[in-house]
Amino acid sequence: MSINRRNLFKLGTAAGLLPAGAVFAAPAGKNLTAAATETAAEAASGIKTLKGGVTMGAPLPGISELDLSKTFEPGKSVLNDGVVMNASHWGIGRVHVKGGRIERIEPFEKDHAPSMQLQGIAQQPYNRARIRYPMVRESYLKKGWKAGGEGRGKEPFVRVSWETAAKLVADELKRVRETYGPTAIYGGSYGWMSPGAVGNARNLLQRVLNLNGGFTGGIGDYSTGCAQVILPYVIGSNGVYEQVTSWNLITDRTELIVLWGADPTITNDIDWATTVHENAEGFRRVKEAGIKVVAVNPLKPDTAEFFGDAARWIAPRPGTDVAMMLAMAYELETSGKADREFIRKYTVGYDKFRPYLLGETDGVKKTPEWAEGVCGVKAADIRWLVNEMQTKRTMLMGGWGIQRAQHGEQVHWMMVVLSAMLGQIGLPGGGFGFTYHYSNGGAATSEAPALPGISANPRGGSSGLKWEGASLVSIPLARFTECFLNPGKTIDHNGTKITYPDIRLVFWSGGNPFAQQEDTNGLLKAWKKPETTIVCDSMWTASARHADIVLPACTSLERNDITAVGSYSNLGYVAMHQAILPQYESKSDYEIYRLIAREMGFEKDYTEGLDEMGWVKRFYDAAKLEAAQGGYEMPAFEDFWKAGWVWFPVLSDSEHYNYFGDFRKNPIVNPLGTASGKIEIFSEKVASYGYDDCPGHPTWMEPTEWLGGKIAKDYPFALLTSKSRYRLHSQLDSTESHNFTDVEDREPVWMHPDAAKKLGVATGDVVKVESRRGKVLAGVIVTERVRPDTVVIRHGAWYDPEKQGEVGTLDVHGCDNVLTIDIPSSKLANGNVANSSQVRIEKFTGELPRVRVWEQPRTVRG
Ligand SMILES: Nc1nc2c(c(=O)[nH]1)N[C@H]1C(S)=C(S)[C@@H](COP(=O)(O)OP(=O)(O)OC[C@H]3O[C@@H](n4cnc5c(=O)[nH]c(N)nc54)[C@H](O)[C@@H]3O)O[C@H]1N2
Ligand SMILES: Nc1nc2c(c(=O)[nH]1)N[C@H]1C(S)=C(S)[C@@H](COP(=O)(O)OP(=O)(O)OC[C@H]3O[C@@H](n4cnc5c(=O)[nH]c(N)nc54)[C@H](O)[C@@H]3O)O[C@H]1N2
Ligand SMILES: [Mo]
Repeated sequence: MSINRRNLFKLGTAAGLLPAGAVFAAPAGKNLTAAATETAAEAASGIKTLKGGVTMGAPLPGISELDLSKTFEPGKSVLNDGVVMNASHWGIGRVHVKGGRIERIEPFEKDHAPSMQLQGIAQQPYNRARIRYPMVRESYLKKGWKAGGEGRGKEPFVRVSWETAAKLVADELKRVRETYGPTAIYGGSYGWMSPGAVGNARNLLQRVLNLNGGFTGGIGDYSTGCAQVILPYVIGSNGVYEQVTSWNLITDRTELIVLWGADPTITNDIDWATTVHENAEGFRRVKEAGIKVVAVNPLKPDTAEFFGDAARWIAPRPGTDVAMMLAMAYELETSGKADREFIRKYTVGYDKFRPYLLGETDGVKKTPEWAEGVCGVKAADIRWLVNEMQTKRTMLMGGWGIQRAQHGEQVHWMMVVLSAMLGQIGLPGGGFGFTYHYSNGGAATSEAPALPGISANPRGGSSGLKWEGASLVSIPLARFTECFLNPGKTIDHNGTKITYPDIRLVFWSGGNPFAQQEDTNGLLKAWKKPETTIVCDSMWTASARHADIVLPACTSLERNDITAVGSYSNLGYVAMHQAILPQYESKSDYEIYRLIAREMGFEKDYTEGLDEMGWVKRFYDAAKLEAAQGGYEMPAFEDFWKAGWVWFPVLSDSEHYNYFGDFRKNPIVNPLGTASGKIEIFSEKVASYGYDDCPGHPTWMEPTEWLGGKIAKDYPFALLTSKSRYRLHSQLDSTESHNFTDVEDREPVWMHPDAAKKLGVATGDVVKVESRRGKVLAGVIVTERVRPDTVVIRHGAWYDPEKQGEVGTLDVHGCDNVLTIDIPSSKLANGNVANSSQVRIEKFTGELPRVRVWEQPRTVRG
C-alpha cells in the first residue's frame, strides 16, 4: 500500500503565500462536547505560524511539567495528571490522564468528523482481552517444536519471563534458518498494526528476520488484491492508492455521483496513517450542493442513508456488476452514444472488445435484458442509469469490496472501460476515482515531506514505504494457507510462476490472520502444520490463541512515536506521546524486537545505536531538513514535541486537482504508464498469459458460488462481509464498541424481511449460518437495506470455536471468514474472494454458548 503522492503536486513557493488561517477555515468536529470545545478553543488560541505558512499548536496543558530529558528514557515519559497527544487509525486525540490512568480521549479540533471509536481506543490498554505477559503453549514449553501443532488453540498457556520468551524465539529463528534455510520462515505478517513511524510492528519483525538472513514474504494485500494488479495494465498505475479529483471540482462540476460498491461513510472512518476525516466534509458539501447520488450495492450503504432522498439505491446480486456494466456498455454502443472520439484518441483495443459486447465472439449479446437475468436489476433501470451517466457530468466512485471476489480483476477494469465509453475521464468532475472511500482520497494535499519510517531492512535505509520487506521469496498474500499445506507446488501469478516454499516457522506481528484470511477451518488445518507459530499482539485474538509463543505488545498509548496525517493529504505530523506506562508486562514492539535481536547477537544492527525517542527525533529532523529545502520552517523537535502537532498549508493547485486532466489535455506529452501509453480496453499483455480466468478484455464469468449457480439450491443466500463501522477489521471487538451492534453478544446478520419471514425469525433471534466451509452463530437484524436473497455479516468478529482447536466446529460468535471461500480470484492476481460465498440459515434453538473469546485464555503454572 505504498502511496506515491509525492510527485503529484510540486508547487514550490506559491503555497507559502497562503494565509495561514485559510487552512483552518473548516469547522471543528460536530460531536465535541461543550467541555472539549472549550479546551480545543483554548489550545487553538496559542497557534504559531512559521515560514511558509507552517503552523504548530500551543504547548499542551501540563506538558511544561514534563521533564523533556526524561521523555528520552523509555518508561519515564509519562504524566501522572495532564494531557498528551496521540494518534490512531481513527484520528488524533488529546489524551486526558488522571492518576496515571487514561480518563478519556478528546477529539482533535481540526477533525471534521471525530470517530466514535476514540472511546474504544481509550479502553484498549485496560481491556479484558489484553495479553498481559509473555506466554507459551503448555506442551511447547516442555517439548519445543517437537510438541507438534495439534494442541494449538486447545492447550492452556504458561506465563514465562521476557528472558525466556526472547531466548525461545531467538533459538527457534536460528534453528529453522540453519536447518531449512531462511525461506522456511513465513514473515509476510500482513496487518493493520497501529500507526507510527517507529513502532511499525511488521517492519520491526522483518528487520529481525532480515538480520537473520531473510524470510518468505507476501505480494499484494487483502484490500485491493485484484484491482492493484489489473489496473497497471489498464491505466498504467495502481489506481487504488492514488490521489483523485478534488472535492472543489466535484462540488463545482459534478452532477451525478455513482457510488459503485462503496460506503465512504463507514470506510473513511480510518486511515492507514491517521486522519482528520476531510471526506466527511467533502460529502457534506456534495449534499449541500444537491448533487444526485446513485448507490449500486446489494446492501444499501450508510452513505446512501446520509444522502436521504438525493440518493437512489440499485441493488444487483453480489458479484454480478460486470454483467450489469457490460449491458450499460452495450446500450452506449448500440444507441450510438459511446464517445467514439474519446475511444479513438485515448484508448486501445475497443475493436477487440466490441465483438464480445455484441455477442459476435460468444453468441451472447450483452443486452440489458440479458444482464437482468444475471444481476437481477431491471433492464429499464440499467438503461436509466447509463442514460443518467451519459447525460450528466458523472463521477464513478468505485469501492473495493466488489473486487474481493472471484474474477475480481474484471470489476475495476470494466469500470474504467465504461468510463472511457462515457468519455468523461479527465474532464473536471467526471470520470472515475477509486479512493473517495479510503483514507480521504480527493482531499487536498500539502507539501509536507513524506515522513520517513523504520526500515524492514537495516542495511537498506528508511524509505518510509509500507511493504518494503526484502523477502527472499514472495507468495500472493492471501494464498499463505495453501502454501503451508502445499510446499513445492507451483502456481501461476501475473505472468510468472511461483513455487511455494516449505514453511516451518510462522511469525505474525500487528496482524490477525484468524480474522483476515478466508475459510478459517482451512486456515486452522494449515496452521497446525508449521513446527512453530509466534504471534506478537496486544490482544488475545484468535491468532494469539493459536500461537506457541505469545509476545505482549503495548498499545500506542503506552509508547512514544510520531505519525504523518492523511495517507493522501499528508497535512503534517502529530506526536504520539506515551500517555501511561505499559500495562502488565507488555513492551513496545521496538523493545520486543530489540530483546530478540540482542539474544541473536545483532542488537547494534537492529538499533543503529538509537532508542525509540532517538528514532522519532531522527525522522522528524529528516522531514524538517527536507521541508527547509522547500521553503518551509518546522519548529525545533523539542518545541514540536511539546505542542504535539505541526501543520502544512494545502497547495492551491491540489484543491483543484483533476485526475487524468493532463492525459486528456495531451496524451502524447502525458502518456499513461501502460504498454500503449493509452487506456487499455484490451491488453495484449494480459491476453498473452493465456489465463482462462482472466482474458484480454473485461469479461463476465460465472463464479463458483453465486445466486445464479447450482449451489443456490442448498445455500440460497449470498453472503457479503462488508466493513463494520464499529471496528477496524477485528480491532476493538473486545471493547465496548461491540455493544453498539451485537445481538446477544453475537455479530449481527442483516437480512431482508422476506428472508426473515421465510426462515421464521425476527430481530433479536440467533441463527446458525452455514456454508460449505463452516458454521457460525449470528444475531438477526431484519432490515430493508439488503436484497432479499443476500445477507450481510460485517467483517472481523473474533473467531470463537465451540470445540477449541477442532476443524469444522461451530463458531459461536459470528466470524465472517468461517463461512467464506478460500480460492484465488484468478491466475492473474490471486486475490482473496471474501465476497463470493453462499450460505444457508436456520433458527438456532439450542442453549446459547457463552462468547469466551474476549476473556483471558486458560493458563496453568509452568
Ligand atoms: N471476509 C473478509 N475478510 C477480509 C476482509 C473483508 O472485507 N471480508 N477485509 C480484508 C482486508 S481489506 C484487510 S486489510 C484484512 C485486515 O486484516 P488485519 O489487518 O490482520 O486485521 P486487524 O484486525 O486490523 O489486525 C491487526 C492486529 O494488530 C494488532 N495491533 C494493533 N496495534 C498493534 C501494535 O502496535 N503492535 C502489535 N504487535 N500489534 C498491534 C491488533 O490488536 C490486531 O489484532 O482483512 C481482510 N479480510
Ligand atoms: N470502519 C471501518 N473502515 C474501514 C475498515 C474497517 O474495517 N472498518 N477497513 C479499511 C480497509 S483495510 C479497507 S481495504 C477499506 C475497504 O473498503 P471497501 O473494500 O470499499 O469496503 P467494503 O465494506 O469491503 O466494501 C464496500 C462496499 O461494497 C459492497 N459490495 C460488496 N460486494 C459487492 C458486489 O458484488 N457488488 C456491489 N455493487 N457492491 C458490493 C459492500 O456491501 C460495501 O458496502 O476500508 C477501510 N475502512
Ligand atoms: Mo484492507
